[in-house]
Order: sequence, then structure tokens, then C-alpha cells
Amino acid sequence: MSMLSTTAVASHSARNDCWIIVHGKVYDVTDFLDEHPGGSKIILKYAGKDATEAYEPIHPPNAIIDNLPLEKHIGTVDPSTVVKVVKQLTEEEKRRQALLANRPSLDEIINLHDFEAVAKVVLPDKAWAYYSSASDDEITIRENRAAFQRVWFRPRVLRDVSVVDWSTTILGQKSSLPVYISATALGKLGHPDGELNLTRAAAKHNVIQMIPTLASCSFDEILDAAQPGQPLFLQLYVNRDRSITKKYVQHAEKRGVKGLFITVDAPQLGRREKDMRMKFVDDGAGAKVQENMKVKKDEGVARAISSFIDPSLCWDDIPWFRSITKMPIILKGVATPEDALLAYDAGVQGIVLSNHGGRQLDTSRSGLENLIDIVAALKTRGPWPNPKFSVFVDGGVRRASDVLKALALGATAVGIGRGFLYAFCAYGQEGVEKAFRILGDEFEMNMRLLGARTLKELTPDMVDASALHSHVGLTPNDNLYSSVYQPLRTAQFKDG
Ligand code: PPY
Repeated sequence: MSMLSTTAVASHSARNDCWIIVHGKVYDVTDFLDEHPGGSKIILKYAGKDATEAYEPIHPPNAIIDNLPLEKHIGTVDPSTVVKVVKQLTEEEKRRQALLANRPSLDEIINLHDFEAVAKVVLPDKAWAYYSSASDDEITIRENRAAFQRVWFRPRVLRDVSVVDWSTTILGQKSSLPVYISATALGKLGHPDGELNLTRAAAKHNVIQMIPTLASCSFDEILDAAQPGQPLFLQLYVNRDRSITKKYVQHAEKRGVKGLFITVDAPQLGRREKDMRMKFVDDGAGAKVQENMKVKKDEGVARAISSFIDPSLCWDDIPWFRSITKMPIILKGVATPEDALLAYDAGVQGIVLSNHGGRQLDTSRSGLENLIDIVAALKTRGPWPNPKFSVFVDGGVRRASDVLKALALGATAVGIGRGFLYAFCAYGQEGVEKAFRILGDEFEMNMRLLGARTLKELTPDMVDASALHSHVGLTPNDNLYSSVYQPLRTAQFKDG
């Protein structure tokens, strides 16, 4: 591969001859312009220049390497020719940085909703739209929270709760909380260190992080930032090219990952309308994409990035996964007793009752609600709890009390995705650590008040879930959540 000066690259800055630099490498993207899911305009903005800064947060690290044919990999930039450019901040960026500098001190943050409220203000609009959006009418994302409020506690008293312990074991790995960090993609949209904020905080607090396939940081960067022996799980999107998946999974196992969470609820990505609308406002990418017949207007970047995900994935593939790894296999996104039993009978080690944070099939039920029927079905297969089969729940969890409700109803542990993601957006690693501490305080208080000294003492009779299946009726107004929730909007007129 040849070494090129930045001046040489700059001479390829036209639509019919377009090179860009990403991570110090030069690529010829001329033929790719019309295929780029985000439109050609955004690439042309960087024609002949270094596009790394724009590329990094919204592409998986290897996207350009894997997607461009080898003959389009032109060479490496000669570092001695790189001129450091002092970046001119836009008015919007200046405003955002001022808000960030003025964010509440961490002492002011007393619950997980607070992180979300701050993130909503300080994040670039695009990042907030991508993270916060859910599919269609966003009924399920709201139901995820509402479901917890249809479960009521039945606390026991006089049980000597001077000492309470909320630590546990998840897939054989010790965890200080009955909570793991669930996978959320594109962490660098929210903070320059992206997912590493989670890795570092998790190491300090003995919490388990699930690494997303579509992390902004590369898998190895995350593993390199982890402490020796730090337990990590991997979330897997299965590639149409199974040899890529095999390599990825076996590499993860070699590097010590302790559990493989295969996402099964996303054969196609949901339509997240807040995210889609944003794509058509910023960068002028919208107009270009509309002109470009190859990319449908309703795709959005997230959906287009997802085209590598194999929609043909099916139950018959499970033995193949078993044959390529010894890691525990967990199916993420199971929603019915029928599928829970199929998973059990297929010999996997667990399931996550999840609706993908409300981002996939809208008006699907909450994981918490599904837990009731699924635990009942699994009990027909043998003793419960079953040490060989874990049942996780995620979606809408913001409080330790939510977690305790799920555990009382039979969950092994609970995943929190957005809650920790929002924690690092404005506060980095420290924010995530604070989130762990807040949850710890909440566990201590709630377990004492509930009369459970250990997680084993949490039993189904400590909750009244009789209203859980009722989707109508009164639930208390959740003011904190409602103040953060951003209603969807309809199409805007051109003059605003
Ligand atoms: C999601 O956004 O819900 C994801 O699971 C991650 C993602 C991001 C971009 C493309 C496909 C999936």
C-alpha cells in the first residue's frame, strides 16, 4: 500500500473522483457515493479530506474496511503532511458546550431519570434522537415503564434487615448488582470515550457489561480497556456471512468473554421516527437522500447500517452456534412462552425477555409482563429456579424497585441499557459509577423495606402482579419519566 501526502489526497475531491481519509487510511469512495445509506452529500463534504471525525461515532469501526472492495483501499496518509486544523465550532456546538459546562454537578444527580434529563439537553440533536427514539408510535417504550407501575409490593416486616446483600451471580460470574449493562450501539455519539466509560466503571464496581456488536469502539479496544478477568458479555447481530460471525464469536471467546447474547428480535430494524426525521434535517443529507432513488427516504442511517444482519436466522441455526463456541448462549428478545420453551429445548443457557427498548415491534408487550407466562411455562419443564437456564428481563428499568419486582417474579437478573448510556453522556465514567451507587442505595433501602435480606429471599408473594396483564386502567402519573419523555411530532412545514 502506498503512502500519500494530504495534498495528493486533496486532488481527488470531485463527485467523479472522490477519496477520503478515515483513521489515517485513504479510500476511493467514488463508486460508493450513491450507495452510502446516509446520502452522498455528507461524504462529498469530506471529499479529499479527513472524514474520521464524522465517520467515527456512527459507523462500526470496520465498516469502511469491510464494505469497500480491496482495490479501493488506496493507501496510508503520510503523517508528516497532516496539518492540524483548529476546528471552527458552529453556533450550535458552542451552545451545546456551554450547556455541558453548566450541567448540574454529580451531587445534584439523585436518580437515573436525572441523567436522562441532562442528556436530553446536552446531547447533539442527532444523538438524542437516535438514543431516545423507539419504533412507530412509541407505545411499547412507554409501556415498558408503565408495566413496572402495575406491579405493587407486598412487603414483609420484622425480619431483622440490619444487613442486606444485593450481590449475585450472573451466568457464573460474580456481580455486585443483580443488573448488567445491556448493549446499546454507537456510544461515541454521546461521549468521546463511548463504551469505554462503561467498561471502566464496570471494572471498578464489579458490574458486567454486554458489549454491543455495533459499538463505536472496536471490540478489542473495549477488551484492552477492561481489567484482567473482568467479566464481559457479547451481544451478537448475526451476519449474513456466517464466516464473519464465526470469527467474531471465536475471537470473543478467546479474549475471555463469558456469555453470548444473540439478538433475535431484529431481523429488520424498526422504524424509529424521531431518528428518521433528524436524518432529514441535519447535514442537508435529507434532500440528497430523497433524490437518491437507491436509498429509500424511510430508511434512516440505523436501518441501512443494519443491512448486514441476517433475516434468515432461525431455530435450526442454534446447533451451529453451539458448535462454534463453548460460551453460554442466550437468546435476546424472546417474548412468548412458546419461544421460551423452544429456546429451552434447543439447549441454550437462557433468554432475555426484551422488546429491544421498544425499538422493534411496537405494541409488543413488556418483558416484565411476559415474565409471568414464561416462568409458568418453564416450570412445566422442571424445578424452578433452574440453575442451568437463566431468564433476564430488560426495558424501562430506572429504579432498583423495578429490578426487585422482576427478580421476585422469577428473573435471574435485569439489563439496563439507556439508563447507563445517558449516565455517561454528560458525565463519562464518573456518571456511570454514580448510577451504580444510586442503584446500590436504592437496593439497600428497598430490600430493607420489603423484608428481603438477600435476593434469594425475594419471592413471588412479595409482589402483587394481578394488574400486570391489564393494559387499561389507572397507573400513577410517572412525573419524572414524563418530564423526560419527548412526544413524537408530525411533519413540519418548510418555514419551521
Ligand atoms: C438499535 O439501534 O436498536 C440497535 O440495536 C443498534 C443498531 C444500530 C444501527 C443499525 C442496526 C442496529
